[in-house]
Amino acid sequence: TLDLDNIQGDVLSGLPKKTQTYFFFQITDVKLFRSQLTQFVPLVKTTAQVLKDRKTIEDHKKKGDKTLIPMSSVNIAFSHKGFAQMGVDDSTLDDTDFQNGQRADAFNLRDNGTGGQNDFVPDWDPAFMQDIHALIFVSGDSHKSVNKKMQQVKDIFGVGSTKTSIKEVKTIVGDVRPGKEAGHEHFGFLDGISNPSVIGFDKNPQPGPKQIQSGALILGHEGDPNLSSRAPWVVDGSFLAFRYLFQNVLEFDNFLRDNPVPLAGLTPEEGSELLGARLVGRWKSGTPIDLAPFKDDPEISKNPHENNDFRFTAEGQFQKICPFAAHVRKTNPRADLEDPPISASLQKRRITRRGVQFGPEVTKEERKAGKTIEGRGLLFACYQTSIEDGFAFLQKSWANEPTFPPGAAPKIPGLDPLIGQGDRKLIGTDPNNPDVELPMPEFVVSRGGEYFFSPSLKGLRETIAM
Ligand code: N7H
Repeated sequence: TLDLDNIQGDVLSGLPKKTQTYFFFQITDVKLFRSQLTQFVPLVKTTAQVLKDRKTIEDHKKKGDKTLIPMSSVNIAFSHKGFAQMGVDDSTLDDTDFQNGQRADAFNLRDNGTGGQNDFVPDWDPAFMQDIHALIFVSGDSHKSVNKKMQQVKDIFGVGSTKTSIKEVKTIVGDVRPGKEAGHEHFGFLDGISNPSVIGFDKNPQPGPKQIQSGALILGHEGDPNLSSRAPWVVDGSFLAFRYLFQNVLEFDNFLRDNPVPLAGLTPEEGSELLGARLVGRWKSGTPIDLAPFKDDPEISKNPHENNDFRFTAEGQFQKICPFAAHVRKTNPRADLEDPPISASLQKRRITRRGVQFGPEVTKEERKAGKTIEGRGLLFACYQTSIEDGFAFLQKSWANEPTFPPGAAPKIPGLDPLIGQGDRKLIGTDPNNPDVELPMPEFVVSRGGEYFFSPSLKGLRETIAM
């Protein structure tokens, strides 16, 4: 069974949020930090508390009250450099990508930059070129609630006073988009629909991908690939991969406009909309194209019994319905790997995503210029029991790998059109001429990130704080 009082709230349930502040920092005075941490730990929101918060929000909504309840939640995670700085032995975390850190992985992730394997300098925000020891993030209903909580946290660590133990590296504020765009990322697509359903936690799973064992997400449980060797303090923790991803929204829109799918009966606008849906694998409404191939049916996205119930096995498949390279097919290939001839379990490749948008809405000036001027995108964050098997594998071996999924052979599907890095082209966008190759500019640009570990409450209290 899962100890919901011991697992940080973001991992299994996601902290409720309209806005979220990420505070990346270095630990400058280890002794002081570890003692101040004892005051901080009681603030950390657990899974049990998040479930309670969610019920409060639900009840409030049921009463027809549209105002938001003032609420905030804090979680914390450490990088390997952070554990090393504190002298905490994290060897049983046993994950090469985590140990090396994301900056050392940037070349393999194919982020932009200069130099080769051994002298690579990624083109990242300067903050992420520095060592980051830890991340504290605060979510809430409003900037007011979040800032208040953030100030409480900073006071504990003495930020701004002479008795501080930490040094800020970067603060990033993310916000759910306004009005009807709430829940949609900056390209306009509804996000957060398909996250793995966890055995023993999600009691009423909706039809969709197979449920995963809790150990695919939480260390020290059935399904954890290193179950037998974990030190007790890492049990109930989870790895958190963070990526600072900028989105070129105007360029994405221009690309759709210039390359409408030439399907008979569609206006150019409808052809452009279809191209967008075929790049993602879902319409902007969230409806999977596997269930509504050539025309959106927004009702499907609203129905949780339907909106994730597809496997890329619809009749006439082989790219007619959904390109092999479509973002949701590349990152969760479902039947492409689960069914014969491959028949693999996808369990260790499932990640739980918790992102939030950052940056302003597209401005009038940008619309007029037809190009991106302001920085905006996704603060991508996902949990898994292994960075190597999870996020890093999906990015390197699936999204960036033109031959994936292998069932497409001898055809070469190409790159994930959103996040694929390398020789950016794909096939399959035109249902009637699926071999036509479409080269693409870069729509998503990585400007940094780090690999973290989100410890349990017990791990924080008994091993890290002192
Ligand atoms: Fe993706 N997007 O808005 O187009 N993603 N993603 N992602 N993504 C998904 O099913 C998006 C990124 C996954 O189970 C949806 O919830 C954007 C990275 C996975 O069917 C949409 C960015 C990685 C899934 C987007 C981005 C992933 C998924 C459909 C970057 C991992 C679930 C909504 C700016 C390496 C697949 C949904 C499944 C879904 C978008 C990044 C992975 C709309 C804009 C870096 C596993």
